[in-house]
This record gives sequence, C-alpha cells and structure tokens, in this order.
Amino acid sequence: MDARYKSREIERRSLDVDGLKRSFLEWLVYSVGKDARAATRRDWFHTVALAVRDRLVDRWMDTTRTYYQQDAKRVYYLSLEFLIGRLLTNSLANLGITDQCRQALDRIGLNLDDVVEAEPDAALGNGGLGRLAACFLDSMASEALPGYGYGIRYEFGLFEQRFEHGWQVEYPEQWLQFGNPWEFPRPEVLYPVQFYGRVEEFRDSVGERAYRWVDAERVLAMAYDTPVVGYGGDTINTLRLWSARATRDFNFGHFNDGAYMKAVEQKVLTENLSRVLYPNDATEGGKELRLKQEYFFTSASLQDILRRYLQHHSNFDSLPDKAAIQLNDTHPAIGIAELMRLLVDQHGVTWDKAWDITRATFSYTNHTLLPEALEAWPVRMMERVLPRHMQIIYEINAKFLNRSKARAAGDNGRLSRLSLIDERGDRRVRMGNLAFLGSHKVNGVSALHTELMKQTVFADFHAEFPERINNKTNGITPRRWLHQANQPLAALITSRIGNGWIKDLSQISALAEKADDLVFREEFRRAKRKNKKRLAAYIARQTGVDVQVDSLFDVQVKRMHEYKRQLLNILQAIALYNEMRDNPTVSWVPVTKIFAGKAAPSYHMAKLIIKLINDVAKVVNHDPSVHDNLKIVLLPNYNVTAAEIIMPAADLSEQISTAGMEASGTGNMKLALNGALTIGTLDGANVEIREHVGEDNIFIFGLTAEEVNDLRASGGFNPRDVIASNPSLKRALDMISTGVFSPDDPHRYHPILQALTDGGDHFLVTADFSDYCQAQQAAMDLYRDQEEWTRKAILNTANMGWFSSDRTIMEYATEIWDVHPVKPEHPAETET
Ligand code: C3B
Repeated sequence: MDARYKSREIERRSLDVDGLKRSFLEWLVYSVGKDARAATRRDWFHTVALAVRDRLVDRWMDTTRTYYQQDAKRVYYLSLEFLIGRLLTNSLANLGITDQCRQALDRIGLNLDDVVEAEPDAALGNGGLGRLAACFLDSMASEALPGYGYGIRYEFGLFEQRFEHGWQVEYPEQWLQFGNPWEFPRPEVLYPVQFYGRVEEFRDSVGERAYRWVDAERVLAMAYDTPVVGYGGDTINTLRLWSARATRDFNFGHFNDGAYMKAVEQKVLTENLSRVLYPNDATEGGKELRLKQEYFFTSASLQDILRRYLQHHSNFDSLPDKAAIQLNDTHPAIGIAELMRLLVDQHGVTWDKAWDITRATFSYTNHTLLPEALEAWPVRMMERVLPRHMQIIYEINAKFLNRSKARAAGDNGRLSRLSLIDERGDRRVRMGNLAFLGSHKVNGVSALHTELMKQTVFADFHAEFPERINNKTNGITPRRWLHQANQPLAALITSRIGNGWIKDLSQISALAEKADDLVFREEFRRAKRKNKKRLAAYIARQTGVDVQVDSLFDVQVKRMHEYKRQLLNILQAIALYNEMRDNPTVSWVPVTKIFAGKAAPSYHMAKLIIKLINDVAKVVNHDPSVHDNLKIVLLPNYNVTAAEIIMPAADLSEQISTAGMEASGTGNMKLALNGALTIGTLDGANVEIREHVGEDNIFIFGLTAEEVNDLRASGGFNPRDVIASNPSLKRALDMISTGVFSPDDPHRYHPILQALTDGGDHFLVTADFSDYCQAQQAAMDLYRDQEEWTRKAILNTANMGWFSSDRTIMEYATEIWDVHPVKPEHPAETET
C-alpha cells in the first residue's frame, strides 16, 4: 500500500520515513500549535497520534462504506467496559509502520518509546471482562469481521491506585484531561434516552391496546468514535462510546424562569451519567446510577443499530439476519426489554413477532457464577426508573411461565426459580434470567465454567432449553500480548518460523520442536532476561525495591479478590521466609514475588490483604538474614500498560483461585504465551491450558471444583484442624496475629484470621495450603535446572496458539452470530 499511496503523492498518508517526519513537523505546528523547541513529550505524543490517525481514516471509511454497501450482517458487542489501554503502539504495529515511525522520530531527535510513554492508559474497565472486550475488538478487526463495540465514554476511568503507608488509596483517573487524539466526536449522532415518568395506555389506530411512556426525563447520548485497527490495517472497525448530554429545551425552560444556576446545575447532574466507571468488578448492587448507565448506553446503541438497519430495510423481519447483538454479561441485558419496547411501542410490531426477532438477535455471555455478581434490580427501582420496561418484563415473564414445562409438571419450586422476578424478600428482577430467556445462545467462557453454569445457576433454564448453553473459551490477542508487548521474544520467534503467527497463532506450535535445541533455549532465556531487566527497572522506579534479575519471578497480577487467593500466595511467602531464615546455609533459589492489582474501594477484606502484602514485604525485604533470596513487591496501579511490562518478564504464573470460582481467567493465557509456567488449580481455563501445554509443563495443585463442592456441602471441614496439623501454616498465621508484620497495630489482621478460622475459610486457603507449598517447592526445584525450565517454558509458548482471541471470535462468528468476514474495498488505492 506504501507504493500506491506514494504514487498519489498524498503526503499526509504516506507511510515512509520522510513522509512521516514531514507530517510530524507539520502537525506539531499546525494542529498542536507548538514550536519544536517548546514541545513537551505530551505534545509529541499528540502530534504522532494525529499523524498516525490520518493514515487510517481512509481505510476506516472504506471499511464502513463496504459494510454499508454490502448490507453485511454486523455484530454489535455491547459492553459496559472496554479496557483498551494505550493505542499508539497498537496502531503502529497493526498498520505495520512501527520501524518507519521510529526512524522518522529519530531524525527529529526523539525516541518513539518516550513518546509512547506520554499516552494515558484508557482504563474504561475493571479487569478481565473489560480486557476481553478489548481483545475481541482487535480480533474482529483482524479477522475482517464487521464488528462494532458499543459502550460508555467514561470521563473517569478506573481509579488510580496509590499506596499510602501500605494502604490502597484511590485517586481519580483523568485520562481525558489533555484530550484524546484517537476519538472523533459525533455531535450529530445524538439519541434521546428517557428515565422515570409513567406509562399511559391507549387504543391504537386499529383499536388495539397500546402503551406510551410519558412525563419522562430525557438525556441525550452523544457518540464518540474510535477506529479499531485490525492487523495489517486492512479492516478498521469502530468502537462507539456514548457520552451523556443534557437536552437543550430542558435547560432553556429553567433559563426563562431566571433560574439560571439551577438549570446549569441540572445539566451537570444529567451529564454525570457518563462521568465515572463503577470500580467494582463484581456488582454494584442496587445503585440507581449504575442501572441508569446500563440503560443509557444500551438504549442509545439499540437506537443506532435500528437506524442503521432501516437504511436498507422497511420492516424488521430480517433484523436477525443483519444484526447480532452480544450482551457482555448482564450489564446490557435491559436491552432485551428495550428492543421489545422499540419494536412494539415505537414501530408497531406485534408482540410475538417482536419477541421472535429479539431472541434471534441477542445472545448473552455469562462471566461469573459468583452469587454477588448476578445482577438483580429491585422491582421498585425498576418501576420508578424504567416503568415501561418493568411492564414488558412482567409480560415476558407471564408468557414464559405459562408455557414452561415446569408448570405442566406442577413443579412450583422450579417455576419460581425460572421466574424473571425473585419473589423472596423485596422483589427483584433477575437480569441473568432475562438475558437467558431473551437470547438464542448463552455461553460460558471456559469449558469448566460452562459445565458449572449448566449444573448451578442456569440448571433449570438448561433443562428447559438444552440447546441454548454453549462454551466459548476466552482468548487473548497475540498482537498486543506478544507481538507488541514482548518484542525480544516476538523477534526471536519470527526469526525461526516467520511472522505468520501474528495473524494465525496456531503456527506458533512450530516452536515445539525447538524446545530441545540448546541454542534456541539460550536465545529464549536471553529474551526473557531482557524482559526481566526491564521489569526490575520498573519495580525499582515504582517501589524503590531492588530485585535480582536472575531470581525466579513469581507473578500474581489481577484484581484483588478473596476467591483469587492472593492471601494463599502471601502465606506461602511467609512460610518460605521462615524456612530461609531457619536454614541460612542452604543454597536457596532466589525468588521475587510480584503482586499487582486493585481492590474495589469498598471491599475492605481485599484492601486489608493489600496492606498485609505491603507489611510482609517491608519486613522481608529489609531482613538481611534472607540474603536477598526473597523479595516481595506489590506494584501500584496495575493496568494494561503495567501488564505489558509484567507479562513478558514472568517465570511463574500464579492462577490459584478456589476451584470452581474463576470463570476463565485471561492473565493465565498471557503469561503462559509469554513463556511463564503456571502454578494453578484446576479452575477456569487452567484446565484447558493444562490440556494444551501438557501436564508435565504446568504445576497443578489443590482441590478440584467437585471436591470443593463436596467439602462445602458436607460441612466436614474444620480449618482449625488443618492449621493445627500444619506447623508452617500455623507459624505464618501466628506471626500475623502477634503483629510481627504490624507492630504498630498488632490486631490489624484480626479480620483475616477470623475469616480463616471461625469464618469457616470459605475460599479454602488453609485446605489448599500444604499442596500449594509442595507445588511451589517443585517449581523452585525445577528452576535450578535452567535447561529443563527453559524447555518447559518454550513448550508453554509453543502450545498456547489455541488461546488466541482470533480463535475465540471465529467460534462466536460461526456458532453464535452467523457473521462472516467482509473484505473492505479500497477504491482510492486502486485508481491510479
Ligand atoms: C471476569 C472473570 O472473573 C474471569 O474469570 C474471566 O476470564 C473474565 O471475566 C472474562 O471472561 N469477570 C470480570 O472481570 N468482571 C465480572 N463482573 C465478571 C467476570
């Protein structure tokens, strides 16, 4: 494409070094408005981003136009979270102009890596669910699938985490403070979204009973579009994020009364709707603003989808042939009632027809079985905020329960479990049930999770609709997580097997035969060491702790949650610390324990565990008697950008959730792809990772999901007995309880000890402790044999091809969406 662009002599699109350099210099002056001498790093970032953006706009429009002209079936991925991170490296790499850009900057006396550092990390998500959505965007564009992301343009992304005296403190994340060069505001793409008010019944033109939603408050949803560059730059899709705007008439009403300040105040309140991302990765039970956010972006997205559909169609019969709408968890599940409302109330479609269309259009992904994360909105709130939707939900429910087999069998227990309304206590709308009922396909995110869905939360629905539940094991994009984040390893792989793996990760299996090649092993280790040096420098900068590059980098990075069991890891660290002190003459394998992750601001236990890790780290890192053989660091403000530094540098990947509780995990995939060996339970996708990398190349320990279930059901587990019978666990807990790590407040960790003992140890930390320590010992022993370790690490990388999100997304495309690749036509490039 380079030559073609050059032949047209359009400099702003040229992809060679000179052309890039010229446009950088021009952009700096004419768009950023700075002189080269006065330009800051941030100015240069904006300059480069704008110049790169120029180079993708034509192809972006070509992509959109092709979809339009072919009236292609599109997939709409509705997600309250998109954890996309930085975009510059990604755009350059996917356009294939990283080297040219580096050289062009070089000629101006700048370093691309420094410029990249000035980009804020777009943290429009909490954790795995949001990052999965971002990987899916990359894969849809790379697979030439007509895919759109729809979400909210939060002004404040996930909070910035700092540690003050070892405690987590949250600060606002102002990622938009200096503007966002990637987005295109679309002030003309504006949809009204209503709240509150009441429903009026009337007779329509043919005398049928009909409803309208009146006296409601109105908010406008305004679109911001971000181009999503696929690998190779051929397909450029759209991420459309909605921002809340107050309506004008609403303001002017107050203005005329002279109540100017009140009007402005109302405007600010209205626009708060898209102000901030909820920082909990489980649920935000009962928060009205959260419900409004969910409805806001879902309604705007559906209006936009119908508008696009109606450009080519005059009735809704073929909506399911032209649009697949994927619900990313239950957050957009209100969309099922909203589509019914739009079709029935606004477009006059009959109920039964509308229901068939709705079900054929929607599908739903479940991401967790945690009971606290299954959304259930109080009926009274729903009636107040979305009165018409509440009616529609009642109607859907009545029709469904009337027809269900449970009624025929007279099984009232099952009937009440199938109901969209939880009648126990204050009545609630079960959004999971609504999502299930309104979708033609429902999927889990790993084989085990999907199986458990069938057995637990959706057992009754599964009996009713045995074809509906299916599995789509998560994946990760190899572009960001290997090609971009791990350049030393990516270059090594490409030098041996070519670069086809970037687009087709299954090709990486060709590395397996190199596992026995001593030269390759040496180079593999060298790449890992380079990444470890980079991480060590980052750790020193962030925490002031010096770590040994050649120590075993033992990494647990993910949200702080009791079920993920960072506590198990830190207890093992204390036990190891004790062993090292007891046996100073033994030649220990040096270990660096690396933690990172945010806790929800209101999750006290998780925050206490953060404090514990920091307290233990302080004691261990300053104890000369361990001779630097053990270091513990908790890196602040874990985000996508930090993950890009951490993942490539890990030796050991901690995936130690209580079996049955982690739906899939995706960090486990990033780490293994980058050559870390996993230490983990048979939970989530760990099960499938074991199948792919081979059981000799992974450290599996602990209770299985079935054993966990049995243990809990039998009530036959007493953590105090377990603790009493394990001296090293007892000693570690005694140290915590006597204030060894918290001399300023010896009782600080009482709640943790309480949870592990009288609390019944719900997450089975004590039950798995001994087995976990043995697995850790096996890992340390193996690490002494660097050849053997490297061989296994290579086999991990080589066998992770299946975990590409390209594989996942093509499974969704063929088995759920029936959406097919569409090659964009680039007319400007073919005319000469
Ligand atoms: C997460 C799950 O906890 C992970 O196991 C899973 O890999 C990802 O979703 C992606 O499927 N998850 C999350 O981040 N937030 C939720 N509210 C629910 C699940």
